[in-house]
Amino acid sequence: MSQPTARHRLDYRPSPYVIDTLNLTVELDDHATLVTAVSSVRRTEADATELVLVGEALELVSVAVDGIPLPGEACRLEQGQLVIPLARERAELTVVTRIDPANNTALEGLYKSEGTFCTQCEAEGFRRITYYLDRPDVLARYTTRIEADRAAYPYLLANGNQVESGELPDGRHFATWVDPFPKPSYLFALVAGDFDLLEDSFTTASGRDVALQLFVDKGQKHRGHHAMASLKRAMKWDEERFNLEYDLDIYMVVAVDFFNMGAMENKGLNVFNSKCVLADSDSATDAEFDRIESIIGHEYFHNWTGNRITCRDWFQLSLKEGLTVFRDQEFSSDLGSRAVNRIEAVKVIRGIQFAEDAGPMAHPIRPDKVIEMNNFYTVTVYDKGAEIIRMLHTLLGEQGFQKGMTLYVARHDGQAVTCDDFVQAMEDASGVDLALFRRWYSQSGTPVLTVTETFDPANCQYRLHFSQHTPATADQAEKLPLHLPIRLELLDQQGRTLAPRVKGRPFDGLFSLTDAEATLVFDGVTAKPIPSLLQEFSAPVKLNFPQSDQERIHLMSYAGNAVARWDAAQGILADALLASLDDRQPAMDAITDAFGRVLRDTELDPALVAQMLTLPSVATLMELRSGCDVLALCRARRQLQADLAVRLGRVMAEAYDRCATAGDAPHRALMNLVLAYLALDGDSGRVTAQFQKAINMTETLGALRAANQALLPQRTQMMSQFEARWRQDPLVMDKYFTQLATTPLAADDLLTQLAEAMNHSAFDISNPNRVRALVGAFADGNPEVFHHPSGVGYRFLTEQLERLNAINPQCAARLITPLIGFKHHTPERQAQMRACLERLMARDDLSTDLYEKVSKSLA
Ligand code: B3K
Ligand code: ZN
Repeated sequence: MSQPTARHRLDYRPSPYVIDTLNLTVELDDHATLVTAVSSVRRTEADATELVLVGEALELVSVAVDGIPLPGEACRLEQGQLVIPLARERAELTVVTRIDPANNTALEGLYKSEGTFCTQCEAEGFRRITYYLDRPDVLARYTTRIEADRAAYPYLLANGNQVESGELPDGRHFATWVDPFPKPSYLFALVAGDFDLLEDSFTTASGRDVALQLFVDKGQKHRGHHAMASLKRAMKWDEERFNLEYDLDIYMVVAVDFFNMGAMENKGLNVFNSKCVLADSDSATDAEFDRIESIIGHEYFHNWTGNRITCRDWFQLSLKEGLTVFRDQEFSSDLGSRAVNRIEAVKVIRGIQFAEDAGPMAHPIRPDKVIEMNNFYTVTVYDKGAEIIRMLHTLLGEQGFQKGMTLYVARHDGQAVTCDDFVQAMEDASGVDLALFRRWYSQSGTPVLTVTETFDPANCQYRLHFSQHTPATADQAEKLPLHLPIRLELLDQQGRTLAPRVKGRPFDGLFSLTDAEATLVFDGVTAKPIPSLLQEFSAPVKLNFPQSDQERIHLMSYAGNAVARWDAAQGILADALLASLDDRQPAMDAITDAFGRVLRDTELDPALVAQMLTLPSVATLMELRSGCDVLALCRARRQLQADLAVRLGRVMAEAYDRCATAGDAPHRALMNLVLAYLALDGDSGRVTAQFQKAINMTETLGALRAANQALLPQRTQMMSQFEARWRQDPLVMDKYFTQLATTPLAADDLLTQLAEAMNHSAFDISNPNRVRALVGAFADGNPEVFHHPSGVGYRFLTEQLERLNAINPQCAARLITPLIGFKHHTPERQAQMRACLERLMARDDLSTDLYEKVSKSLA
């Protein structure tokens, strides 16, 4: 096999031809769908002579230029490209291709999900439908005519508005859709199937009525109401906060069961993974309800940040993704708990993004070099991208930021632009100099911010010295200082916030570090304060500022900001846990008292208390202790959990009983968290009672998880009861599979359990949801067995990757993450993991998706 080649950001060239309109006719058939694509091509480079279209997995039927068929020898097919001689200004090009959707298990392009035809074109899936200028900077007006069997596919959907429909011979019918907005091919969508339809409407701020339609599997309509309500909330919120209104007369969302990601923002026709749409309280947890609201919001918000203004090239992906994640985070924060939403985002960065930056796939939020674009839909591009936008928001303030957005939209509506264009609009609108800030787009890696303090009582001065350093990453050796906005607060011994002066002016709580080092001098400070640094995680950095347990306990009680109080609690827990690896003694009595106070405080948001008492994830801890024995870390984590369970047992039981009567999501969050601790302390009574009396999935799953994690004797009985109840419901069975994969059993027993799960009638290796629920949950959520010294965990994952390599490369490439971070581990583990990667590398059928990750990690 020839080695896949990389593309570089700096090689971008505008296309020498563009396509202004595209007329597609898609005659649907399981194995022989015929696609006729009629494009109006316009030459934009005077001396261009050949139009080069890309295609993949296509059977070329015919090509015609201005209605005249081109003989086979007149055009060339070379390495997935169709080269057509075209030395003229304008032409009408007709390309006919045949495709096989039913055998498309990669779930890219046109494929069948159970009985439904659907498409996924981002990033480069449109080329699996027809030969085309499949790049985001070619914007065309699409007309789509779909033909299919009427009985099997009563609904025929595409982007835009339906303009025509009718009968055809042989029980077939057709529908024609016109999308008035020019769009890149990645936003094209087509769906054909039979559904239950949930309908509603939304009146925009300017008074236009928009029809809202949600298409779900037959019998699932009752699970669509939450998504529909979320959509209406999102539409209203975007008008109120961003002054952005929807632009078509119809907005459709289709839920499909086979889907590689969460959802896709196709213009006017979102396609969603059914897992990210369907929910009722019987079958979905509170967390899933929140996730659905945020994803529905995210895809809707793309209509402006992504669709109306799109990316010039795929290296600019964060232009739309970072910004849209920021927008969906703000949506969730405005509607729900801002603190809890922020905490969830911080956990993603510390637990997953920092690891990506430290591993072989490190890349800036605007990558420079890509082999397989699908590999760059990453936590770096999405979540760190959103952190960069959030820092801009911090620096410009809400008003300045919104001025920037308004200018960005006014300047670039209808265009395909770059990250630079976005920052330029922000700079021009606000007048804030962002020259240094731009470095966040080009530099990968996690800065380490080291802080030291000195107090000078004689002069009533308190100084904080900041220095930043970004360690080299796999992709970039040289690093430069970045613009770091640092939010901070000084507290006195009584827990009051100080109002010191800096250079004669009241300190406003925000300090911008723009050099490698700087000192901030506070005047009028009469006693040594306790600083709360990097409040709200105001920059995506690792903070190196050792504080004592006493100081952290102080912050945990008094910091003016809830995220800072949580952060202090997490610092205490992380330190207590790591102490046992170093044979240090954590101040357990003081820690127990502090957490006891938090648990008893009925004024606090219970969801926040649950976050405070959740131990940092193994991934987050590994970032603090790279190279340590991950199993020792897991043992320390379980030991601390058990200690806290014993020490806090009584107050936890009280908190549990208090929460159990409240009946709302924040109380359920705390109830489940506490139940998990109580189970570790052998309280099987509450676990059984919760399981039996549960009136929603949050309670059921909370009990099941507690029983499994504590290996309570009743867990097998509970698991079979759960399985019997939900056997026919694949989405709920995913929770069952996840429980099986994450049970803390001995390695042999767990592997037997996994093998049995894979033979379960509800399991299907070709469905990404099942694979993630079982194999993904195992690799990410069962570190004890995954990292077992025998290497069985690594080998199990590798076997599944080998199977998936042929079935669904994108799904395989997402699953490999825990294996490619091997350099973080002890030498013995590295050898085992490396052997697995080498085994993959030796295959001659390795997909480009896996090739890029495996080759980088072995380099
Ligand atoms: N834009 C899509 C993701 C496409 C992933 C392609 N491999 C969903 C989203 O971010 O909204
Ligand atoms: Zn997105």
